[in-house]
Amino acid sequence: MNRPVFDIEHAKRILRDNDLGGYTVPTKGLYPFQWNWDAAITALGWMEAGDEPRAWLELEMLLKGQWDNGMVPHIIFHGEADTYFPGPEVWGVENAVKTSAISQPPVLATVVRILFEQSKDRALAEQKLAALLPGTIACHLWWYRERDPENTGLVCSYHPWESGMDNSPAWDHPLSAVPTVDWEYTRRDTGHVDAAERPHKHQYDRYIYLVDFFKRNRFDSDAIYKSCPYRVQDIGIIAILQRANTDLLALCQSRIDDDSTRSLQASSARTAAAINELWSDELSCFVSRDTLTGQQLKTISCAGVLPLFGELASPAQASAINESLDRWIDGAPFGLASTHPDSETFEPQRYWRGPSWLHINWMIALGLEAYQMPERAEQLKQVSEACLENGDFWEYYNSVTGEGCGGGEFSWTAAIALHWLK
Ligand code: 9WN
Repeated sequence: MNRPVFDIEHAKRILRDNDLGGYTVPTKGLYPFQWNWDAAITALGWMEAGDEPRAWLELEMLLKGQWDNGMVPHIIFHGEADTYFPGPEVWGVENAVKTSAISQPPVLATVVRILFEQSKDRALAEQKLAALLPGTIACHLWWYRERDPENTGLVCSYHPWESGMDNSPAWDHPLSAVPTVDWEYTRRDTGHVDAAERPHKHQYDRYIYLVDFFKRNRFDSDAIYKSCPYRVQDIGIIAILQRANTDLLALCQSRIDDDSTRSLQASSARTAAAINELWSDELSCFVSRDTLTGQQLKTISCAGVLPLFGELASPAQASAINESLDRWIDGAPFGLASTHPDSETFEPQRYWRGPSWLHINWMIALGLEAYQMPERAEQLKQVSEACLENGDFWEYYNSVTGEGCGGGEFSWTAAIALHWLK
């Protein structure tokens, strides 16, 4: 295939247009603030657009929202906007920089490593790495300390939004145990995007209940761990954290060797030792687990493939996953469908219930390469390019028709195209 299949200048223009002065919104209107894992992926695009200082700045701006306890929040409300719900007043966080009260998949350290390795301006790279390392280490220590206080090796998530895969069918059961919010609110997402491509009201009612719950508990980690009605060991977060931790420790080598790095090493080892608890022989895939019931959440989703990216799968698990990808891609050729197309809950256009997301494909392709499966990695590249062939950079794509869905002119899609598909 002749690369690239997309207009490079258009992709760069999207980043510039979505730049609100040091941070990049995912897309105007629908998401008018800085999001955590979007920012990391978008920084890769800034690097490819040839603006190294701007790439580093994206990450520095993200860490401006970091909490004293190390958490990097999922949304940083740098500016004001009334086109998104829930905004800072609903989250109720009183910090100087307004933020949400949960995090998101920690792909940050992986991106810091890529930027550092790709950077042509070595002096700038050394300076920015030194500036970003302490916050990134604190972020990982936070995940292991606050989200795995019993040292199981498997960190937990308190909100479907934290997974970044908001309405994945994997969350249906644990979310059904969450009460619904008892006040009226107006969603803004369905004013920007077709409701058929977004979560349902019954899910939003519970998302907002949880937002209130964190506020009622004054964001107290202990209280939330003990009583949060939603507490899931999310295989996507666990796998991304594992990869990021390997990358972080590589960056620390010959720079930092202290209690924090030793603790991070021990955490990675605990995760590797525990990961089989999240393997399902029946599904030939990794799955998440509801810690309140102890039950595995039996959904075949793209998150369950991410342990390849985290290099957490055994060779036998990796080949079982690889075999299942044949049918997964045949059934939804503009893949990789976020939920397996043979699943009863599969909806090819609805957000995380079936559409494909190109930044996930990139992570999975890196995982496949790590497991010496270059043909499959190349196939993921090709299905991703097929999505882009209609000429726009959408938030996600209908995995059966290839039609663009959600928000248009989308930063992480443009960025990952520049980084991966150029
Ligand atoms: C809630 C910004 C974010 C992504 C998530 C995606 C979506 C938000 C929403 O948009 O979530 O965080 O309101 O729908 O699911 O992965 O980071 O692009």
